[in-house]
Amino acid sequence: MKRILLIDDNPTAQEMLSRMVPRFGDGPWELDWADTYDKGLKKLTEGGYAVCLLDYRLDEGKDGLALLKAARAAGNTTPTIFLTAETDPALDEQALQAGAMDFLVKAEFTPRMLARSVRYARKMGDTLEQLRLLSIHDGLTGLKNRREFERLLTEEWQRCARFERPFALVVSDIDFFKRINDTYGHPAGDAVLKHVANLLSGQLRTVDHLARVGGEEFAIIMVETNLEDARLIMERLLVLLAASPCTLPDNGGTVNVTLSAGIALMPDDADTTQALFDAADKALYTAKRTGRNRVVT
Ligand code: GH3
Ligand code: MG
Ligand code: MG
Ligand code: MG
Repeated sequence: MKRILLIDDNPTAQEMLSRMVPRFGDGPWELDWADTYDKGLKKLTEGGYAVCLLDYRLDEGKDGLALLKAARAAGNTTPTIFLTAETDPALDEQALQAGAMDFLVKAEFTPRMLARSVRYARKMGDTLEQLRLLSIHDGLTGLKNRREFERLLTEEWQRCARFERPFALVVSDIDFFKRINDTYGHPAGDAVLKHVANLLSGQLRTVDHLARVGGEEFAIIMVETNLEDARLIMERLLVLLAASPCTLPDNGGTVNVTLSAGIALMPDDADTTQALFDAADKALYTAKRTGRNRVVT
């Protein structure tokens, strides 16, 4: 069942749409209705809708443009079509700028036009979502990529500064990875990267952020975690990794893999995200220099 959310203060609009929506192709479709700004914003940001149809003038002088902007600011990406009695072309442009997929004037549209607009909005919404996912993930391991990690680090930093919550930043790097590539070939190196990525993501909490930030470098944000706990978690991971040889793609042979890690703590170790990264990197370098397969804080 695909759901459409109609946000409109006018019951007539709800009556009209509840006749049209069930007749859309590739259904079944269900229409949900919110008749105020607050209810509409709540439902939209809770999610689960294929498309949102949004009126311009809502209750208490509030409007659909402000609602869409608020929903987008909260991270909502539901494809949204304006459906309004307003005919001002400037509004049309503002709606598109705010991320609306289309702008239909109530007195002008036909059921067929609306159905087509909804179909297009869904298709475009799916495409944008695919692009968004591609842009934040690493293709080989499926982990978050460096750009997304940097965004998350800034976000976590701000949260931490506001609520005085510590978090640990871990930067880790596979030991002698070049040797694995040179000895067994590049596909084997890729298999090792996936092996390490799977092991790390299987062991961390879902609230933590794990990313591949370089060729054979993985970074982790451990939220609400102090330095000693972060160290224990990483030491446990290193022991597990050392005890879990990676199976190689071609001959089914195995190779032992180890990891070195450096950890820095926010807010103790730095006053910018870059400085925090540098502090963790420096600790990683010490781990490498003092024998590898170890954690340095
Ligand atoms: P160290 O213990 O000091 O970290 O040594 P290392 O050999 O791991 O480090 P080095 O930086 O010398 O080598 C990293 C290698 O990672 C070199 C590069 O070719 C390889 N690499 C980077 N990205 C990929 C990838 O996507 N796949 C494969 N197979 N190899 C990669
Ligand atoms: Mg209205
Ligand atoms: Mg390395
Ligand atoms: Mg490296």
